[in-house]
Amino acid sequence: MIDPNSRIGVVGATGAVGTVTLELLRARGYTNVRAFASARSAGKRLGDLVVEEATPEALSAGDVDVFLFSVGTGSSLELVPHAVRGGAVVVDKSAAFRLTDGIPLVVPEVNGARALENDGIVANPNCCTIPLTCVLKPLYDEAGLARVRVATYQSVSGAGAQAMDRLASEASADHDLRMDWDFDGEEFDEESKLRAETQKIMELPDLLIQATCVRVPVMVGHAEAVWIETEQPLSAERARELLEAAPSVRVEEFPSPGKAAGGDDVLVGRIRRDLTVENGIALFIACDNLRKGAALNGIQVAELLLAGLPAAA
Ligand code: 2RA
Repeated sequence: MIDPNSRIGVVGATGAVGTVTLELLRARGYTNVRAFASARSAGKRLGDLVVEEATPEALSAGDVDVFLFSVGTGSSLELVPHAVRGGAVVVDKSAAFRLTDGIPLVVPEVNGARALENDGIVANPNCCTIPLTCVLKPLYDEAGLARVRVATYQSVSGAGAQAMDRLASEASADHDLRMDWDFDGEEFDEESKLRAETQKIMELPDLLIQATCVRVPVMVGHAEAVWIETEQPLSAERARELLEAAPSVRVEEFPSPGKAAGGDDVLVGRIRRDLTVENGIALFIACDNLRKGAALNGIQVAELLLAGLPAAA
């Protein structure tokens, strides 16, 4: 049983994910929550919370059990060690620590037990990796995985609050696809993250996985078209049964960002045979990238950690 008085700090509280994190913590009944952000937002009111500046001193003061960080990779690299030094466990939503050996990268429904194997930091995966692994896990357990191909349709909220403001003020005739990630000459880092994080979470370092990531002019909700090749034969009917029974997954004939937004489930549908390979399944996923793709997954990880911590004094 988790103590609702657990001391939780949300760092990056004014951003797109931080805002949803505070909303979800409130809805789950947490009463001892503090909001931290950069000097620019310090003093701002968020409901009944006043934003505190996320200084090394404030974060290392030793009066918080779990910090939920939703800041950029550079800020996480700088600030997370101070929070850990103060004795808190950090759930970090940036890419700073996701692929670091010894730091667990956790989706509770897939590898939740790994969260407790931490030295102060648990990393929260990318917003496309989380729903993908929730869907792959039950299929892998049944039939193994030989190969995964993914095309993403990622919403603008994944790029942050400023990008959301830009979309809101843009004329609809100007909407376009974007590819707004770092490009190494061959792949966007979003594509290589999706591969490496999926391999780490699934503990399948040799899993073949290829992604094409695209940003679409949708405010909230990431979607993914996925082609899965299993090692053993797996019918579409059996895949559907497995997904119907999978935690946090809801089978929905035609998933869309609009249907996923504001909800906690990973929606999966269009489950059918992939006729191009022998053991192939094609399906379509949609998920609220700010909730299960980020804030909610982080809170679920925090709850695994809190269940293993002594109750706050
Ligand atoms: C995106 N993966 O949607 C990111 C979210 N930070 O671009």
